Parts: sequence; structure tokens; C-alpha cells
Amino acid sequence: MQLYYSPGACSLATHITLREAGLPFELKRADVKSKKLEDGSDFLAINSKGAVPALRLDNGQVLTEGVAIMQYLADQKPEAGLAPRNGTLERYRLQEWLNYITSEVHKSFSPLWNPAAGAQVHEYTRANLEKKFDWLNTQLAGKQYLTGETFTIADAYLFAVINWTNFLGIDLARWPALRDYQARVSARPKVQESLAAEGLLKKAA
Ligand SMILES: N[C@@H](CCC(=O)N[C@@H](CS)C(=O)NCC(=O)O)C(=O)O
Repeated sequence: MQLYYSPGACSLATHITLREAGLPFELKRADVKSKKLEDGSDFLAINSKGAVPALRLDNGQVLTEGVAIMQYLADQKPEAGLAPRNGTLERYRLQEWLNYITSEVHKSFSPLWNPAAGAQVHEYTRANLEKKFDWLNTQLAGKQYLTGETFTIADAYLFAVINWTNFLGIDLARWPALRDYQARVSARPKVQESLAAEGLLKKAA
């Protein structure tokens, strides 16, 4: 399998999922602005939506949309415990989280990446995100991971998007349960490997 990714983008969640599942894969870096791959070829020919993540399967098909890809991967390796079995209430609970993260958290960051959105939109966006963080902080209090004691693909996804606070100067200290959760997920060996492979670990001085 080949994962089309951009360093630090939401594709980090799929990258973490691949490593946590122990599945073999190759990384293919895409420039989401120019829509080019490293060899200069056209990323739009891989994913006509122009977005990462995209996963080329061994049968040549390309799967897009992070939430679909991560569930596909988790189901390839059920013994890794990254998603409860399909059809169980626990699986729908996981999907409840995945849908919340994708629609309420992930995309709520978007205007902050666009200088053209202007100060007023940025101010509104930050205030809106802060409300989401308030709620997430209550949900994470006393819990190891989103669905309880087990790390799942929802944690890979929330980690990848919350990680953006590092680049946007948003201090998670205001949300201690969320801050501690972020540190807990970050410390996982496969998460560290993924961050290193994407060049996201700070070099030791
Ligand atoms: N609906 C897609 C959205 C993915 C997405 O927003 N990817 C961003 C990076 S985090 C991207 O590639 N943006 C470039 C673009 O859409 O032009 C998914 O959930 O996988």
C-alpha cells in the first residue's frame, strides 16, 4: 500500500494507523498546494479532490477520506484493536467520535490556514475552536483515550488535528485533560515513529 500524505496534515492520522496496525506501506509525499508529487507528477491523477490522505491499495484502487481509510486499515488488522468489530454498538460509538472530529474539529481549523480569511474570521474561528476544546476537555477527564482505555483510530485522528495547535500558537494548558491526552498519545512509540518520518520532531539542541 502507498499512503499519499503531507507532513503534519490530517494524513498523519492515517500514517499513525498504518504503523499502529503494523501494516506494510510506503509513504508518498504530496504537495497539497501545487498538487504535485515529489517526482513532479500530478497528485490530482491519484486523488481528483486534491486532498491527502489517499491510500493506494495493493489491487491498484485508491481509497480517499481519512475516516474511511482508517476504518479500512483497522479492519485489515482486527487484532491490533484499533476499531471495535463492525456492527457492534462500540463501533458506532467510534464512528460517533470520527464524525465529530471530522466535521466539528478538523474542518473548524481551516480558516486559520488561510491568511485571506482575515482577522475577524480568525478571531471567530479561534473562539469556535475553544468551545470545542472546552467540551473535549470534559469528555477526556479521567480517561486514557476517547473511547476508554484502548487507543483507537479516533485517537490517531484527534491527535493529528490537535497537533495543529503547536503551529498556531494555541496553548492547550487551558484544557489540562486535553493537554495531558495529547502528551499521552504523542508518547506512543508508533506515534513518535510517524512524527519522525514526517520530519515533525524537534531536533535536540
Ligand atoms: N474530507 C477529506 C479532507 C482531507 C483534508 O482536508 N486534507 C487537507 C490536509 S489536512 C488537504 O489535503 N487540503 C488540500 C486541499 O484540499 O486542497 C478527509 O477527511 O480526508
